[in-house]
Amino acid sequence: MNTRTPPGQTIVAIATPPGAGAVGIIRLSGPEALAIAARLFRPSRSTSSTLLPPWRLRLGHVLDASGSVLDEVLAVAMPGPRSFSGEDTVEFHCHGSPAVLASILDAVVAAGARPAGPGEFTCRAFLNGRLDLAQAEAVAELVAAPGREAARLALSNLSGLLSARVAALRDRLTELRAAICLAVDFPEDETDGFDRDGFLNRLDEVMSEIRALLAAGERGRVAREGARVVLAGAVNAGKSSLMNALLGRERAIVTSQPGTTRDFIEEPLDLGGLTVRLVDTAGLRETGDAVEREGLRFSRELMAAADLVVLVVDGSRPSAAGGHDLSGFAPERTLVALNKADLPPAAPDPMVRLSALGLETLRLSARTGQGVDILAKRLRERLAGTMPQGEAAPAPNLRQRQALSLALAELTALSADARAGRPEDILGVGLETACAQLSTVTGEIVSEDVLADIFSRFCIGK
Ligand SMILES: Nc1nc2c(ncn2[C@@H]2O[C@H](COP(=O)(O)OP(=O)(O)OP(=O)(O)O)[C@@H](O)[C@H]2O)c(=O)[nH]1
Ligand SMILES: [Mg+2]
Repeated sequence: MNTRTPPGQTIVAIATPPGAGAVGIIRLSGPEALAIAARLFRPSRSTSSTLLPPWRLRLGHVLDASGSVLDEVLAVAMPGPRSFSGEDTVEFHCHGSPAVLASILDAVVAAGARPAGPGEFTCRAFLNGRLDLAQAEAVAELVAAPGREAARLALSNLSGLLSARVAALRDRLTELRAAICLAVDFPEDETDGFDRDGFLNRLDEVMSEIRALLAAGERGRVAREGARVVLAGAVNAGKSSLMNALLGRERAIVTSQPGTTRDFIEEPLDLGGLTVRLVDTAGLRETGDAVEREGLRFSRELMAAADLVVLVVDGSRPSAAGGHDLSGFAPERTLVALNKADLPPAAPDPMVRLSALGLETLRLSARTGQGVDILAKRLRERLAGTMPQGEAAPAPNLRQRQALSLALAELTALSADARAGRPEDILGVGLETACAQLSTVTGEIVSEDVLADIFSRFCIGK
């Protein structure tokens, strides 16, 4: 998309999702927004001298150029710069009929506006200084949030928490830069000479703050993208049955034949606001079958990449827990589902060996559903521990983490240089580079390409 829209262009889009709904919103932004709206809108009662008094909803009709009524609407004008985009903005709140919305969109375009590209309203908000880049990205993240936790994080970034933290770090680097400049310009000034130890200490503080932000970002990934929970275990243990029980519908094929699942199946599962990606895998066993072997390779890779592995064990089979090597299942990343609790337990009870290994083990029955709710609750609790806690931990996204990592790498090199006694002016250059990296997070410095890439991922009308 064109991120540098020539001034003078007024854009329009349907801001609500496609399809029928109670209300559909047409949004106009740009210098002509009010004039175009005036051409199309007829208020039901003309109580005010202005057609669209600012920030007041007015009932009326939208007409096309020939004067035929397209819909009865509520219209609101939001003059710039106090609007989302920072420009004059008008919204028509129409009946949510795709046909009506399409005809109003056509009428607005005929009256002089241009259809908006993806994210163009937010891009204008950024270019007009209403939002910085991290906040603009948070708008898209909020819209796309898969669950409440992801929405909470996006909202905290939208409020500017991350931007403020990054700006504070940049300020501290700027102060260090000033101290260096002073030392370079007035080397003979003994009293205000360059305090190398003090410099290194302050640099260390900034670096550990960046590391903390990076760690919070990694935890934020779980909330944003959904933690990956992998159901693993021996063939016939009941992994697919448990997948269906957790989802509350028959998604995976279940049979009494060992080796039923050959490919993996991934489905989103909402655990009380926390969205996870639940993955059913091919059961673990030695096999000569090439397809099954390939499935097993997937299983192992999925287990390695999982945020949490649910090891499904058939509690009614004597050899169940002893059937495979449990050394790969670290207690902090594993929850054992001792399945088939509706059948008489095997002797000796597999629970004993599993608990002795320090593995949290829950008895349940995927067939009757007994204990499945407790598993869901524990999954949520265990995964919540891997996520950012409280408002004080803003979670940078992938792009922002890359910028932070580059800044950290620069500062690491700089710190080594300072320790090695390199001259101050060289240190100054490194500080400038790190500052520039931090500036790309909030977008003070950012290339057209990066902007275009970010906003192209938005929806139209946002
Ligand atoms: N009695 C009882 N049977 C169960 C339970 N869970 C699963 N089963 C049965 O165990 C058999 C295997 O179940 P699946 O869910 O297909 O097992 P799986 O682990 O996905 O097996 P593979 O895909 O072959 O690795 C089926 O006959 C299920 O009906 C349970 O809680 N109780
Ligand atoms: Mg299966």
